[in-house]
Amino acid sequence: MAVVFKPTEGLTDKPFHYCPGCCHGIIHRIIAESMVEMDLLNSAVEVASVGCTYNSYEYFNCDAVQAAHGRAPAVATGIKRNLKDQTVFTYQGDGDLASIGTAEIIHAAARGEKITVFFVNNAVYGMTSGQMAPTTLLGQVTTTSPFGRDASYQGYPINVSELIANLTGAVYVERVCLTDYKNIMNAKRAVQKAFNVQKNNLGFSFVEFLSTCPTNWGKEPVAALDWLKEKMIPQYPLGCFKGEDLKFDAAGNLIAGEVHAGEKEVRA
Ligand SMILES: Cc1ncc(C[n+]2csc(CCOP(=O)(O)OP(=O)(O)O)c2C)c(N)n1
Ligand code: SF4
Ligand SMILES: [Mg+2]
Repeated sequence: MAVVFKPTEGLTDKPFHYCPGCCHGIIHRIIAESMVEMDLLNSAVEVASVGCTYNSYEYFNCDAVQAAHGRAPAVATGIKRNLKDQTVFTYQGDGDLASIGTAEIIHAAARGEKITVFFVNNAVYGMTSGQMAPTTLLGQVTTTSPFGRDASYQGYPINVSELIANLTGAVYVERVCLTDYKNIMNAKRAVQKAFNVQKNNLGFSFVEFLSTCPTNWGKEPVAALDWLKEKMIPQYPLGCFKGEDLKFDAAGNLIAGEVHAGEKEVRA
């Protein structure tokens, strides 16, 4: 019988522990497939964070370390500065990156560290049972905003990609989602572009994935995807916020686009 589907070598055999309908599994798969297709498995180092993906180092079939909550960009900085030929990426949730690790992510981007950050925004602290995160939408009910997030009391959502894109050291910033085949393929393209930015030594690359948490949102998987499309995308529009003109050939070499002037000035 013809083989029509097989597991990617970029993942280990360990079964995922994620809930049904959670996008973490899809994101893992497209990162893993990208590492295989780009021949990065032997040079990639994942820096896992804290949250539902705390043990993602058991799933990615590459070297990995775990960082304390929010500190993954600092750990990745240390690894990349010492092992310049490795492809170093962090995998972080919104509680981890946008709350506990706000200082680390802002300064790693501002310093133009040559690392890749994969940021998974599911609008809640998933692992710890759905508390409000900085990315929680106005009006969204969570365990710590039981009447809906109220701006006068709990402030406004943080649009992390737009914030990062304003920093001179960030070279490539894009927000994607995984609601259907087309968007999943687009997200995979963004993963590969981010890895290519690092391969060409251009600077800091950042991909934000809008993601579901059916368990803590209290929704069935399909209803969670619908909620993401209807509620999250208006607050967090999809698209490339920086580095759109950067283009790479099939071998991953830069063929078009320029890194912004600030980067050239600093590195000259
Ligand atoms: C310094 C510190 N504060 C709080 C915690 C508890 N904690 C563990 S996971 C988590 C939430 C993670 O949420 P997020 O990063 O959004 O990941 P998700 O589970 O949603 O993918 C928190 C608050 C911790 N481990 N360490
Ligand atoms: S709690 Fe939410 S983020 Fe965590 S695995 Fe389940 S669905 Fe995914
Ligand atoms: Mg989260």
